Amino acid sequence: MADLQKIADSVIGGKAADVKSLVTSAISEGVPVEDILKKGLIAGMDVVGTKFRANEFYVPEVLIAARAMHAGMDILQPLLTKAGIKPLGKVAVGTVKGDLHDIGKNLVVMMLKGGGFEVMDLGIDVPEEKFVAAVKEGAQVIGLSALLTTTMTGMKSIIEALKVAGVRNNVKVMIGGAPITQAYADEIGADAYGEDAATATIKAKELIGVA
Ligand code: B1M
Repeated sequence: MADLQKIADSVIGGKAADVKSLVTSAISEGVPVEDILKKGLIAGMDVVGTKFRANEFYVPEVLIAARAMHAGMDILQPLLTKAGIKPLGKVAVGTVKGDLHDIGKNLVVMMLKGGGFEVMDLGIDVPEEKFVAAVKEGAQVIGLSALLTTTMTGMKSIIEALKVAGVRNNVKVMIGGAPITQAYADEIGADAYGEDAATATIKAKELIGVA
């Protein structure tokens, strides 16, 4: 029988080729795709997140692990869709208007995907209207990233734009980035502050009640 722990270990070790072959063998052995996803790929990324928060892993290790997780997801995705297995929820993430920093935002996107979310990556320099549109397209959480003290103020404008569009009550807003603090999140009326990419995944689960 396929060893799901080996899949998780290969994700943690960033071994994309091993993840690919282990996932392929698990499928051919008839292991349910949901088990491969949850007990293999997601379990591995959970450990990566824990190590990242404990400063045992740094950005390069997380990126390599996420790449390995994606190698497995590429094989699993069509089967998950066919089996009708739904993601935990839908999150739209972007770096706010005027801000071109995307390394942290990309990490957040990868960890959310690794945590089982469907993620709309809105990119960088994202205007308010795009966040509003994402909510209308079903995003339950929007994630705002900012790295500049000059652009972080745009987060408040996005929350205002959600109110003006009449969708603020349909969505949770999570913010993060180097200059962001819990105090700032409270000040602008965001629902959560993600200190790092791993915490962002935990908070997103809490926000939509799947923690
Ligand atoms: Co820029 N830059 N930069 N830069 N840059 C900083 C942010 C800066 C602190 C450097 C400095 O002066 N010491 C400074 C900001 C100062 C300030 O505002 N107080 C700065 C500046 C001034 C600028 C320019 C204005 C420089 C210039 O042109 N004069 C310019 C602005 C361009 C623009 O955005 N309009 C600029 C440009 C650039 C580059 C393009 C060269 C490049 C970005 C490349 C890219 O992203 N593709 C760059 C870089 C790389 C940096 C530093 C060196 C590194 C940022 C980074 O990627 N960190 C940065 C200095 C520093 O931080 N040491 C700096 C790694 C990343 C993993 O961390 O993004 O914090 P971070 O993400 C973390 C958490 O914050 C959190 O999770 C991530 C992982 O744990 N997180 C979230 C992030 N988003 C989240 C969202 C969440 C939850 C958690 O929920 C949704």
